[in-house]
Amino acid sequence: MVLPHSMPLVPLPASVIAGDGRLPVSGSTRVIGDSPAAQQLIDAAERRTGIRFTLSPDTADTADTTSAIVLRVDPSVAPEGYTLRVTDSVEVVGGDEAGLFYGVQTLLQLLRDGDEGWALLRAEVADAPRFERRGVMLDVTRHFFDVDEVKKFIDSTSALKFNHLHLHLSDDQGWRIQIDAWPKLTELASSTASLGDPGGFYTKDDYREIVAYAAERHMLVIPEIDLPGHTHAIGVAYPELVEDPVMNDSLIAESVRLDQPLPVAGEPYLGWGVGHSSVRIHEERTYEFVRDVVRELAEMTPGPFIHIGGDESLGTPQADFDHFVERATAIVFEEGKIPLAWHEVGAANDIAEGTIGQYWGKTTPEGSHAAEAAHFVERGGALIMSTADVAYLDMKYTADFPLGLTWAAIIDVRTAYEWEPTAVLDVPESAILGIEAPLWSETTRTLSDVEQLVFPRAAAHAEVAWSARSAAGRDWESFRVRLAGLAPLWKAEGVDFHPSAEIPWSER
Ligand code: TNX
Repeated sequence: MVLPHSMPLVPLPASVIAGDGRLPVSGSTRVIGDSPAAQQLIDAAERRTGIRFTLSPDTADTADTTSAIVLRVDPSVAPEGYTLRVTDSVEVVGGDEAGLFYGVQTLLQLLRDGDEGWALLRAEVADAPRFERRGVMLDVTRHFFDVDEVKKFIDSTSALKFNHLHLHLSDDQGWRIQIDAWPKLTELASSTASLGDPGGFYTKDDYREIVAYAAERHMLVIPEIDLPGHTHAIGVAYPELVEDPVMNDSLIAESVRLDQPLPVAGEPYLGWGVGHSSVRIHEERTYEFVRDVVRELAEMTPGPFIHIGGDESLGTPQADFDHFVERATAIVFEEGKIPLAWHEVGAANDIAEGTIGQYWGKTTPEGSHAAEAAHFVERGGALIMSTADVAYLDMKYTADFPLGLTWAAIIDVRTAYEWEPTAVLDVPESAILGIEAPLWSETTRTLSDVEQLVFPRAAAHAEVAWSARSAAGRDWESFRVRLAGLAPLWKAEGVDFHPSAEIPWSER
């Protein structure tokens, strides 16, 4: 038997038995199935190999399945799980459509070029995820990424079995989503981005297109409006909603170090200092604004979550902050959704029960971070782990890497791989829903820049989120060899991954 790590599969499946040799594929290879995953398999295989398999949507057409790829759903398999068998024919059985989609992603990793042409590695796989929550975040505020770029990001992350896409839609540098009740947000506060780069925004149709595209790839979109801080752009559109900028020492020092301007009330802010902005906590108009925005987001978001931010509100006095987040979390529930918030929101006693927290402190929690995170659990909520010194995709790989920041850590691929989401906080394991790896976009001016930071580290986080700790091969030495096999897939899809020297990259 061949060891699992010789199979180029990431994230590692729950069980893999490698078979002998390969099953050749060609244009006469039939894909039998009526699921959207059948078409997705045919299209992806063609992009990779130039070979177009033949679709046979007639699921009764199983008389002769020699060399055929049969795709079907069987609810006796776990949700999001699948079984896959490549012998002289191929069968992929999903527990549901998501499971079938994930089985197809695994099958595409078994598809390899060789001396005798394209073939599938023979194997038997049984698989299901460890965590229900496997997220990535894209910050479209510091730099804006258009609909096609977001779609490409969805393609490349859903292929790693990520199932949530958190879009950070508002920040000091720009407002990125059409809100009918407050039209000046996009009219006046969307055209700029960090470093003076052009901004942009999503119309409601754009946003719905992203949501639908993500859903076809089994990803749920979570929209975030960051409040009560990170709100300078709101004041560019509606000055009456925000306070004047509050300077703090680190903001001033950073502005000098980076040669970036300080924020000026009512003017677009192009630097990336934080902690200077706050909405007006004691004006009822602020809560009308929050409710309108949440309602319009809820209307166009089929998923159950709306993220209200809550990080780094250094310009908001603590009592005001607490009052604001208690009201804002309640508003989200009143509008029919479940609030998500960065861990600082757990400082407030009476956050709405069931609010989900997102921990972005370090693997050794500092200050009040752990207590704030634990408070979500005390209030009947749960936690998502975005542990900054391991899971932040915007940290540099090495000190001299041209993109990214360093405030949390320098994160090489191995560091991104070797962390355990349940070992950071003192809360019951069942309170950890899973993980989210965020890409903040201060330094990434293009999608290619984003991809350099995200790949290959997102593959490490995919495995942390998906693969059982006990699965054979769930360790760095196996991972780095398996990860090497993703290079040809990323090249075929035009994903501009960072060819880190830690990985013995494969050519085919
Ligand atoms: C902290 S993490 C932030 C963001 C920055 C990021 C840069 C968090 C909730 N807030 O505003 O973009 O650091 O790494």
